[in-house]
Amino acid sequence: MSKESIEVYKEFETDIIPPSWKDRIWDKKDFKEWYESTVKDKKAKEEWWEKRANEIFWFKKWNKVLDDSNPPFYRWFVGGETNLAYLATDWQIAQGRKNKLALIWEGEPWDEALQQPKEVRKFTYYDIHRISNVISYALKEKLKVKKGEILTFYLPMIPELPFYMLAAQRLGAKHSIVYSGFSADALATRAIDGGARIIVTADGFYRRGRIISLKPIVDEAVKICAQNGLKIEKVIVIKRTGQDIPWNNETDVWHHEFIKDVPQNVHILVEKCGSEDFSYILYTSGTTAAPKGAQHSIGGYAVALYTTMKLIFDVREDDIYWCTADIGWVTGHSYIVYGPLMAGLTSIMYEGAPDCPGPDRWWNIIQRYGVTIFYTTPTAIRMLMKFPEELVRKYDLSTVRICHSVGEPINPEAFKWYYKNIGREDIVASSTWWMTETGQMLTGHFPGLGKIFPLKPGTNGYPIPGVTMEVLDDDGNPCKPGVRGYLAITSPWPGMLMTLYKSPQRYIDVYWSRFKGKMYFYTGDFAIKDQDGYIWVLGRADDVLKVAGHRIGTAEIESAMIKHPAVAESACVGKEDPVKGQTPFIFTVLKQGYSPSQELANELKMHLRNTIGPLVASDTTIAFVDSVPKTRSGKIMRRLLKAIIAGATLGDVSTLEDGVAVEEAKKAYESVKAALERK
Ligand code: 6R9
Repeated sequence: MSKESIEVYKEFETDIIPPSWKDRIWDKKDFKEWYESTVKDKKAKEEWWEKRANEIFWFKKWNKVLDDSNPPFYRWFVGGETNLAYLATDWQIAQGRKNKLALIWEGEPWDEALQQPKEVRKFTYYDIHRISNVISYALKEKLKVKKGEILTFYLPMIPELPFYMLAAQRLGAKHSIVYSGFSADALATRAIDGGARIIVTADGFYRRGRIISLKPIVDEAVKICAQNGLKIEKVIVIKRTGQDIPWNNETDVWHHEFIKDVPQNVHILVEKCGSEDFSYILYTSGTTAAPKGAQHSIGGYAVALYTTMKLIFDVREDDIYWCTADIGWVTGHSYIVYGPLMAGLTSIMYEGAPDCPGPDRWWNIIQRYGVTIFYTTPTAIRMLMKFPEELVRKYDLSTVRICHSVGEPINPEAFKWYYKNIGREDIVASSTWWMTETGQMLTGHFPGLGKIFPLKPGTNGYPIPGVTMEVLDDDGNPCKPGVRGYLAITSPWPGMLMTLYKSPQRYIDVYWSRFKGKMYFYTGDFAIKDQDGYIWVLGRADDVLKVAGHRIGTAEIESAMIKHPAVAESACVGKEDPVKGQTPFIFTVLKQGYSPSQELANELKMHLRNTIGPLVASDTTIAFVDSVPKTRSGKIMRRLLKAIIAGATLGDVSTLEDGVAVEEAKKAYESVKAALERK
């Protein structure tokens, strides 16, 4: 999104507080003062978070709210003891939610004759408690899973994924979830890094009416692990589709066989985990090829989720909540599983694609369950807004009272469409900014805040109370309002990652060393703070792409490309895409003996699919060039390449790259342009 988009929003600016924003829990007359008091100084900030921590359950309270004696290794609620599985089920039951529906799961296949989904599974808090205890028992007794072990899950959107997550947490074990759109290579790399002994997967799942296989990918990953000295002892397979799958008697066990003889009423004593112990690792992409294992805490993470569920989603007992993300990404970890369960909500979980059997499936789901809180992505909105508005109007969506988005900047058209068609130009809607590393939403518009900071659609709103963020220039000084800079988080927050798994130095280098002399967290995003203090996140400032909201590093793509025998070199940049936000555009130099052809381009895409996963392969463009333009110091001229595919002319590009002579840039432009035109 460009700076100009801010102008587009002018027409939206309003002093009106939408009616449904009034009278909320955080509404106070002296709101602004109160808001500012939560970030006034370190003491005030800690007091605010301590109050929030007091709202959740602890086996033992903390001795210290924040240990900042060894920055950037901040530790929250030190000495406290709790457990994410306990908070998600036992604590809910203790609060009277035993028979409340916690999860409504809907499979993708649609029954045309009955005009309803073929499968719906519903689970109360007690059901989830029971099932996750049974799984915990089997993991503990049969596979000797102990506190501290990391289990790898490669699962689609089926209820067993949250059940296994909770079963692991119950034992004080940790999970490392790999999104089911990743390849065997990617799964193996992550399993090896986490030292996995056990992988949990499914035979397959439904997507856009097709069955997608998972088990052969896991088998391949198990082989790669073995070649790298890691023996995967057990692969637990959940039967979702019933398709034929390859089977290995030595390692494989069906989930239903695994738990069959466990007494249904078994109760596993929950492990009292240290607040500053870790709950999971989730790998995310950065500017180098090796994925980074963001390691999250237990206590601080729990407080962060509970607080943001209340602040940003304004949860009430009778809400029907639906976050459309995949649990394989952080949004699903925090806001499909742990956050909503901890808040005692009834959530929807949907297996499949938004446009199956037709592009009104989501609106149908909202109507059928009376969804009140809806959380989705700009990519999905842009995809669905291509269809006639009547498709939405056909449905009664009036139950929705909050609709937020996440994952990428939301462009004006998409926001307008979302706000009008889903939000009835009335309800709370905003773009909540956060990252895998932050664990929790850090900005947004939320009920109550509207009193002093009226809705400014398209912005990322304000940092939540108790969080400090700035837009900084290269030297770490705040930019003037309206001037683009780097988004930084200037003090620790409870949901923050603790470190990068087994890579503490990398943690310091990547996130905490960007601004000399200042212990600020560098997000990697460009942003603007406007004259009213609203944050506009513009997109990544580094070489990370967001393809349909999925985070992927250009370095990962380039490193996969180079593994193909035909490729001498490649440079990947993001190409703007009207639906997916960005897609990979790969300038590729071939080795001698290979010549450009459509077949080779297709083969390279297939190669990407096999090495990274389907998530990058579908909309990738491969463009063959004779050379990739570089600066004299050997850096790829990425900005120039980006400008070329965006259609810039020679005049626009000559000053793009630092340290590049105008002539050099022009030459690079001409040669790349010529190569693209030959194509
Ligand atoms: C939660 C999630 C993080 C990156 C982040 C930024 C982009 C996320 C956004 C947004 C603009 C929003 N991003 N939310 N950009 N507005 N509301 O997406 O985590 O996958 O780690 O990606 O996504 O660029 O730095 P993750």
